[in-house]
Amino acid sequence: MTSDTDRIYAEQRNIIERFSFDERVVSVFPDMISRSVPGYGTMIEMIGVLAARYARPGTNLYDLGCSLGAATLAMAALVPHRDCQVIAIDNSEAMLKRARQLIDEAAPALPVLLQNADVRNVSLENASVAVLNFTLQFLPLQDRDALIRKIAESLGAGDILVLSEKIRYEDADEDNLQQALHHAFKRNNGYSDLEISQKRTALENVLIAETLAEHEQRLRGAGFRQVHVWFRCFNFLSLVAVR
Ligand code: GEK
Repeated sequence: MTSDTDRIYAEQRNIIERFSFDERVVSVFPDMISRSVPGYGTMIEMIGVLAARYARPGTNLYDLGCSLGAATLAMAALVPHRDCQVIAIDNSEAMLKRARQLIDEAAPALPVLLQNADVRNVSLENASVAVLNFTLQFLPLQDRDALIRKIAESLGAGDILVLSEKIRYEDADEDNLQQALHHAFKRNNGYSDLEISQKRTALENVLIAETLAEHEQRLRGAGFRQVHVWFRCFNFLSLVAVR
């Protein structure tokens, strides 16, 4: 997926508005996310691998907060059961419009159903794989338990949720070190200190990171029997939770 270069926070701004997934973000999204999230490309590819391993024939695979459908396309390319379907949900109209074009162009082997909805309001039917790839972090803290519980209840024994998140470390020294390394990663990808700091301001109270322990506790409390970190780089990780 190619896209324009992200220069949204490149110029000094007097007022920095709350970050939102609008048309401006959509036009630079693939560039923005791959230069901001360490290992994003690897995580997308491996979501395809995980889905191919765990999808059951005749079930739905949910991509919750799908953005432009990168994880959807990875699953649709690798899941071998032709009677599975990917249901990709996002509440940004701008994202879904572009996702539709990209999915039509890719013409994946599995059917893809796009839904413009809030993940908190949808019901999940006949699911075997659910993906929250950097979406839960944007929900208010008080709404997270209910969403994870709903996902757990929709899955059968042995089915999976893939949960990727930016995380916070309990230990202040480790948190500072991991944040500094993430900052260095962004610098290395061409973002200036000004861009990094203005983006951080825009994301304040929008992206609320939790610790690994908090995620594990929520997942286990919702009924996931196994919770494993399968990818981690600095303050970003991805978990596979087995029902
Ligand atoms: C990827 N998964 O490329 N309901 C539905 N969608 C939501 C909600 C909500 N309540 N809140 C936020 N979103 C993607 C990347 S981006 C992560 C996910 C990022 C959507 C929001 O519109 C956006 O498209 C997505 O969640 C988060 O694998 O930009 O860091």
